[in-house]
Amino acid sequence: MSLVEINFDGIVGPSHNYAGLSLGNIASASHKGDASYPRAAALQGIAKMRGNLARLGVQGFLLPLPRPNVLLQQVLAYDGTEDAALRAAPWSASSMWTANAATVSPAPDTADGRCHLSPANLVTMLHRAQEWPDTKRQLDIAFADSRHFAVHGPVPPTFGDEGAANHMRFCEGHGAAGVEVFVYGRPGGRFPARQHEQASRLVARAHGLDPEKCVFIEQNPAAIEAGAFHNDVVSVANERVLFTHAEAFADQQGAYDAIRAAFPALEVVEVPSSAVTLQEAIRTYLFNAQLLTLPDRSMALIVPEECRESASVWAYCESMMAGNGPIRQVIPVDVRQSMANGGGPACLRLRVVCDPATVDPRFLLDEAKADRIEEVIGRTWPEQIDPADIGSEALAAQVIAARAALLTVLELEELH
Ligand code: SUG
Repeated sequence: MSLVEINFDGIVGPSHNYAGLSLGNIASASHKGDASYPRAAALQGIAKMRGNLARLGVQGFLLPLPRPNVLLQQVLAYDGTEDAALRAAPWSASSMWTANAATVSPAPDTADGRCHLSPANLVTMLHRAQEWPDTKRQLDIAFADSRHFAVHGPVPPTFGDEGAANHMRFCEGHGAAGVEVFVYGRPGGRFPARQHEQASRLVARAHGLDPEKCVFIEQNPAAIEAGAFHNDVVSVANERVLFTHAEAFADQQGAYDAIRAAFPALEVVEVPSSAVTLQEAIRTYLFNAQLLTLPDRSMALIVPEECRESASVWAYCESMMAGNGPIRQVIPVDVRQSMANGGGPACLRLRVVCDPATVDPRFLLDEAKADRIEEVIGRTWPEQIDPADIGSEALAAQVIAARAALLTVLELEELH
């Protein structure tokens, strides 16, 4: 059995919009009320997937969730008099950011030798807290083979869990045993600390991880204040490498020491504040990148286009590529529609280390399937959504029909 890392990207749903729902997420707040372009957003996501499929030879996806969420509308006593934020929550396409779908512990790390997945409860934000039951439904299908996978229920409230966005894994190769690092926030600041320490510890226990191979680290409260609402806005890990901003953790050196104690081969690529300020890192999402091991074993960093447009960030990237560190290539991709809601290339994917043959093939991409998905998006996804459209019956009908068309093409009608 060959274990590889598969990126499961979230297909951007037809109700993608800018309602400014995420307190502490600067992009979401600053684009509140803008018109959105769901068709362009979804096509940007497919183009990113195609690039990684070509680079890695394997790519997965998860589907948009049913929107508007009628159950949530009922719970909210939706009658047309509610405020705009409450009206928008059941329409959110936020499941596109599959880094928040679940925390994943690959088989080599767990006591029973299966890959464990825990859907994130996302309780801090109403529009995200509605995701997990429908996310779990997909995980139960995609990873139904219980010889290889265990899909858990979510962490109970009130412990906030935001999934893989606050989880990093260090290993010599993806198929080898790893050290799992959980990054949590301490509440009490201006913005919510969305990942709670007790949620991280609960997930580690539920997954049967060896306590010697787990590290729990506090996020820098100043980073949360500056808009790093998830750790993956300021750090990303792959195999032996931690690519991080110098102000990511509450105790930066202590964090490196703690990881190194469990994983001595750790290689840190730290970007100093003098090269890229914390604010510029958060604005450009330099760290919300996919750090990939290519078939020749070199590493490439897939960053948002915004990084190339920033003088300081791009100067850093060019000097990094000219040096002899582990990251040899920096490749910009256009995910601007997602970026405007605070979701970069890393937010859009959930990493699962497994044998592709054990995954339901309907969730795996190939070029022909990408063509079919693009055709459905081009034909059925709304071109534009204005904030005033949210709540309209006509838009609801279009969004429901668009998702249904995609399920049909992918032969996943059981998700209706
Ligand atoms: O949870 N944005 C998402 C972005 C998630 C990014 N994910 C990671 N960093 N892994 C969030 O804040 C904006 C929705 C709105 O404003 O309508 C939003 O939910």
